[in-house]
Amino acid sequence: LQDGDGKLSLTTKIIFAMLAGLVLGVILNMAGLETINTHIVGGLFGMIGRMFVNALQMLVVPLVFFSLICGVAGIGDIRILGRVGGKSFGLYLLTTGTAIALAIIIALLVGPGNGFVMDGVDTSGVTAREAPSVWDTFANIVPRNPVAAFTNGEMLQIIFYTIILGVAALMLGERSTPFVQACEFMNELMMKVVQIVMAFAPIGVFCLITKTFTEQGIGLFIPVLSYVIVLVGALFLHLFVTLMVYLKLFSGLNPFIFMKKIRPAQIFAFSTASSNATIPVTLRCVNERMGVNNSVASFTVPFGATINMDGTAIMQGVATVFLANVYGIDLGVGGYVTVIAMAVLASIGTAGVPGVGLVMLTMVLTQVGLPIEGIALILGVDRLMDMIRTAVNITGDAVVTTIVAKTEGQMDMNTYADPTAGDLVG
Ligand code: DAS
Repeated sequence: LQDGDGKLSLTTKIIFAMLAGLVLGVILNMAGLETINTHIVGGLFGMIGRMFVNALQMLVVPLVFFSLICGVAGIGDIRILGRVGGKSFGLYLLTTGTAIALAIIIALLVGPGNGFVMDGVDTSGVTAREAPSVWDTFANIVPRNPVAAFTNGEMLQIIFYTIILGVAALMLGERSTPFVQACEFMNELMMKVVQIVMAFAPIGVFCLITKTFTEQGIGLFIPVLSYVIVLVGALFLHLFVTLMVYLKLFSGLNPFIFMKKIRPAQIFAFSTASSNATIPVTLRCVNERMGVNNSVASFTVPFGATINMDGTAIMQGVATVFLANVYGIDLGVGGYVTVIAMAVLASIGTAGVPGVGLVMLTMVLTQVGLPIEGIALILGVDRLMDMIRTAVNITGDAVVTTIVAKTEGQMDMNTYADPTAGDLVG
């Protein structure tokens, strides 16, 4: 519950803010004090909550651009890009695509949020924007005007253009060093800005949750619980089944040994809710405990922390289905294919810091025309969900790293088999 210096951790503050907002909102809903509910809660709290959601959205474009440029340009040698980059990128897409597809199927089967349509919110005006056809979605990935893409926050186009820029920087070799170093600094700067915004999360969560529960009452709590149960179920399925099947299938390695050796990194990822912060621990786990050669790990781990977010993609899939149900909107097959494409590409652009999955969720919801205000329903539980999905994210990074190293002959199998190798924390 406390940080190293004994103060309440951000996670604890957010959970307390959520609980306080829930209790206050339910009381105000029952008390029905019109003046307070309308002007204080609806007005002031609504304004603060909207400011916080706007601040999350404010981060998306610069965070994706600088994080992705570093991930691609950081590859270093263009020849490495071809083989190790291509293999790891393909595996990252496969694991993330499997994760989000299974998450949406599970969510559609279970139906979290079904039967609870947000009363008081006029859902008739919230019809999902006509989702563009899948062909248009992919054709539009190439921006006619990159500046317009950045101005309008067209994330698919921004991700595409940024990857091209990163490859061009690699092709320029040494000459692009100043540019890459500047991007690395800007990436660090953006991580700091994320930290500043997340510092306001308790206030933002308190206001959003109070407003939501004042308007909706206790009845809202049930479907949020269904969201949490479906999300955690999908995350565990991916962590203990899907990823382990891929590990065994593509590398032949023993999944039980892998799960024991990666545990310290999972504990750190759960505690920090940040893939980026966990990179040093993930690297030590795959290097010293599993015997992966650093020539592979030094690229695939940071690359994965930048572009591979299986847990985040799962959250975006489940959250989209949940909000479509709560708002009574049928996205249709085209809509869910768009969600899968967006969530995979959003997770490519998501940098590994706390809460950015939520920032990307606003992008996925906008793309399929769902109201982003719905985020208020899941914001309160998101920090806890973020901790679990971050542990899934880094496990996915380590699985792909191990598969690439094993298939490239860059792995010491004696170390992998040695139960005491590189003991970090239990
Ligand atoms: N916390 C992010 C990470 O570091 C993921 C997320 O926010 O979904 O992986």
